[in-house]
Amino acid sequence: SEYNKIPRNQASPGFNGTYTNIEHRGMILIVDDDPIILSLLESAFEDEGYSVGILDNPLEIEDAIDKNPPDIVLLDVVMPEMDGYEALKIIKSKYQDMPVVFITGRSGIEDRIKGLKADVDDYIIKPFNVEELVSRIELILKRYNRLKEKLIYDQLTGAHTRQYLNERLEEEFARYERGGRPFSVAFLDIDRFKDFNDTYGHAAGDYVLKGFAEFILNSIRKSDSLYRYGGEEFVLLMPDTSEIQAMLAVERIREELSKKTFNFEGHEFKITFSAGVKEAEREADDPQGIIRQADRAMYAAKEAGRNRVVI
Ligand code: GH3
Ligand code: MG
Ligand code: MG
Ligand code: MG
Repeated sequence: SEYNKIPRNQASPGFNGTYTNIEHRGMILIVDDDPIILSLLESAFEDEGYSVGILDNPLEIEDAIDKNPPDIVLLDVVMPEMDGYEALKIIKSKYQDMPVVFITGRSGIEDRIKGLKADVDDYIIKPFNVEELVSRIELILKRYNRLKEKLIYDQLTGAHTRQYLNERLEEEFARYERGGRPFSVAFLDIDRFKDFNDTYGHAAGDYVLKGFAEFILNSIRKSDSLYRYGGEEFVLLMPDTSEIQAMLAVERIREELSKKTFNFEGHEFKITFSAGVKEAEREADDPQGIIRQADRAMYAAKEAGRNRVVI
């Protein structure tokens, strides 16, 4: 298959934070001082379509994860440079939600209980059956992905969550401060939506909210992303976009939306929104400040009569 043509990573110091097999089902970082375990697990997971990083020195874990965060870490317990519990602490101090599994020869009951009480997702004893181990890891990843999806996507509208916006904003802002291209945010608030609910009911309101998000998702660039900030409030994050470009894009969406009719249970509805647009300013801003300013501009749009975009 495709990924087998890519040369496999050697055990560190060769590991450089990049993984083989980019079209992957997930990234797995394996940390063990035993090169036989490393290559056994590496090929087992690569054969299943995962991309795999291997590391024989736990002192390099933090660096490796920072460079390219994996979806799960398989961690040996007994290693000469640093034991697995120490390594676990380092991972969790920075990546609280990253799944970690111990794989260890320490099979005594006390060790097993100690392991399960640590913040790990499984405690697997060597020697292990490779197929069973792969299945256990797949189960953990499946559960974790389900959870992640709930944290990242708003269940009603399919837009991203506010929590995820905070994460993405931090990243976008950090990238920008390092000298990256400017980005803009737009704060969108549906006009008179309380009246809409009061008149047509919450089911119609929910339907329109969903349709609104869908409409916007279909109108934006692939690199743009939409977040549900609150009830009928949405934020658009537009990387590599100046304030003027962002304003024009949102203005275009506003015009197109005004032509759209929503149909629900035999009724036809039209909705409008007001928006504020703001470009990030290096040094003058912080991630939350950009949102506050876009929100303020949105309020100015409301004051000026709604159904408009203000910068
Ligand atoms: P404005 O033009 O000033 O924004 O007026 P508005 O009525 O849209 O603003 P306000 O913030 O007073 O009300 C927002 C309303 O949005 C309140 C609530 O009825 C509605 N809303 C918020 N979340 C939901 C939701 O999940 N489903 C439905 N159906 N309605 C929601
Ligand atoms: Mg070991
Ligand atoms: Mg509102
Ligand atoms: Mg509103």
